[in-house]
Amino acid sequence: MALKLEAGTKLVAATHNPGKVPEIAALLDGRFEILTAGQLGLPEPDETEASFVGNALLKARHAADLSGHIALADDSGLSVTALDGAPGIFSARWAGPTKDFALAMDKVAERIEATGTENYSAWFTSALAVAWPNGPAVVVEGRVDGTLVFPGRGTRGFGYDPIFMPDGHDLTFGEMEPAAKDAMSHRARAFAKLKAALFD
Ligand code: ITT
Repeated sequence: MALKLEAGTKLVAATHNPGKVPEIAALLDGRFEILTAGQLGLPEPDETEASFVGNALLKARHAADLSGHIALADDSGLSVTALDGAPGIFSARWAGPTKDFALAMDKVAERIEATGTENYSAWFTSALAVAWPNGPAVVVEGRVDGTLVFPGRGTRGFGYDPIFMPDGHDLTFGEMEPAAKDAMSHRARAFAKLKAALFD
């Protein structure tokens, strides 16, 4: 039997990042009953895998098996061409234990300046995994390319959004309306693949 997600299903959004929850809810378009890992008191697993896909699967599997509900997890991050793809899967960890993204963005600026490059290209990746409790899982990946701008601009979104300007646009993700980001982001592109695979 093909794996499908029926409308109205209870779905655990397996994230502890409050910035991701509204984006996930908007991208799912009211189709499911969303429970969050926070609401269910689920612990945050250690992200021990070496790829976005591996960590997304790990988080979805963990939340599904613990909660008994189908779970959806996002593992995402910013990759900088001149830094050989860093911070990549370490994007959250560059912000330190206090999740200070001003610090993380300064660190990106310093590291790029230290290379002496003029190449400020970067991309965001989102791996989305859906796992059934003690059952199968599906994972997809989306990417959006852009350029980094310093100092960052805008107060919308979360994480590295103020310094990321997607190709073909002159606003950063931090300046855009949420719906504009949701129309083109790495997460939106991964969601489009997930919908094609799992929705009727
Ligand atoms: P969960 O694992 O609980 O979902 P997390 O914040 O630890 O939360 P990740 O390990 O996937 O999530 O880390 C993703 C990092 O990449 C995080 O620091 C984000 O700020 C950054 N990031 C991912 N998507 C982003 C986006 O759309 N805009 C800005 N920054 C983003």
